[in-house]
Amino acid sequence: METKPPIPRAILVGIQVPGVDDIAHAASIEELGRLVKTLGYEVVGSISQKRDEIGGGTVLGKGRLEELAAITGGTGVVGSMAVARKSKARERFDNADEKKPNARAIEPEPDPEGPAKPDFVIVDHDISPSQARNLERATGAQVLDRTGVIVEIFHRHANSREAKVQVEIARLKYVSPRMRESAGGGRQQGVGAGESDLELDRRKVRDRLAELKTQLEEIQRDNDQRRSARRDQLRVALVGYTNAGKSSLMRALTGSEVLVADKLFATLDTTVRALQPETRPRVLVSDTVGFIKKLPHDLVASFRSTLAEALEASLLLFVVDASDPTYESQLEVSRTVLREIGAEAVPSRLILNKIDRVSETDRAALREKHPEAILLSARSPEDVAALRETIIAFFEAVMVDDQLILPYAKQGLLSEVYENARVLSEDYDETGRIIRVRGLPGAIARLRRTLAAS
Ligand SMILES: Nc1nc2c(ncn2[C@@H]2O[C@H](COP(=O)(O)OP(=O)(O)OP(=O)(O)O)[C@@H](O)[C@H]2O)c(=O)[nH]1
Ligand SMILES: [Mg+2]
Repeated sequence: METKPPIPRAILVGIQVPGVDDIAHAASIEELGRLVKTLGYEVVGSISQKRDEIGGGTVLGKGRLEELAAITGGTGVVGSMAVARKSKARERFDNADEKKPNARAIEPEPDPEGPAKPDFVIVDHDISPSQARNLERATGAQVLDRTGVIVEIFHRHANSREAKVQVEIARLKYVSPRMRESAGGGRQQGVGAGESDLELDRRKVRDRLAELKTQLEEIQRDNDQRRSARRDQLRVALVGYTNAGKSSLMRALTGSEVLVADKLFATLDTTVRALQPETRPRVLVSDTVGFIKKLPHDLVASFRSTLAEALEASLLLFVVDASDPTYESQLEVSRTVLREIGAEAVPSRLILNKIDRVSETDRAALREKHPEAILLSARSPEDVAALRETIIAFFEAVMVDDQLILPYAKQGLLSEVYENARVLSEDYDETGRIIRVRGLPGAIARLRRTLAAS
């Protein structure tokens, strides 16, 4: 009999450390909940505790841990051998072979004695492999931390070859220190001449990582070439927090069919399309991967190249979901990431999106607080048209008028001139075609070099 696999249930765990206020803490848990839902799990509740730090063998204090264990059906004690079963979550992560269908999908075990218990405990912080193990022993549930959830979402959403390789690297780095558990828990018995399963696994991971890094370098060389071919073009990049509406704006501005979804990290690959209706020279718009609080470091590193698009743009449209009560912290996180990748010097415009969901009073407050910002809704065609005009005005202001001479022997290059600049007029004399153009200084300089080359 075919039955739909049951939806895994998850309980969230947050530690409120000093310096994090109640609102920020609640927002963080709420966001974790959305991440977990993006994975397709049901969030059944959350447990929070105020502690001085996240350290400690079990993350939670004794009392809270017992409370959690009562909900998950565990013993509440780390030393307990009651949970001999291997974490299925771990198994899935350990199962790094992408092509193998996941035979042991996450299924909650049937519980004849009452309401279904959560299968997952998801901690809103990064925890160490041993903390995860201890929590699993005490709760009898599978334990994941914030990074684990994000890595898994990236893994599912990766589409291009580059994104897939980047995510596999991040995933292996996340999994390998946690491999002790996968090898049966505890220390390994020696296998054969002393090399344990674990050491073998680690070696395989190292080899695989090296292989992936070589692949990534190749892919990135290709991409760099493609990018440098786009250099000196009029480029705008949409950047910002995940779910802010970047892809929606991309669609609206370029008429392209990029994925828009009420999910976190719907977009992992950079897409580049021309602004519609097309301008001369045309403006290229790129959609980029979203940012998030506590973005795992390996993922920041891996997505640096994806974000290189943003670095090469002349203008960043910095998109924020203004209807989100925590938009200020999203703004801050995005600014930090942009600083980290060295994009803070690129001119930018702050876009306060989803304004259709903001009351008149709040809009006034937003305008006062961010007088330079553009308030809009990606769903309003008028707003999008106005944004298009803003983009065009930005480029008009940086473009210059100049003159190029196209020798009669090189008329074949005319289309290149038309592609990279706006042709204002054409005249002819004995040397060739004299073209008055308007374009970016860099683009005109490059055209001049092309025309001069033999
Ligand atoms: N009400 C309203 N919803 C919007 C607006 N813009 C986007 N959305 C919704 O917000 C959700 C996220 O939009 P996306 O465009 O996918 O967001 P994104 O920034 O590309 O997200 P990631 O790719 O996950 O980083 C979708 O459900 C959109 O329909 C808007 O102006 N108003
Ligand atoms: Mg997107």
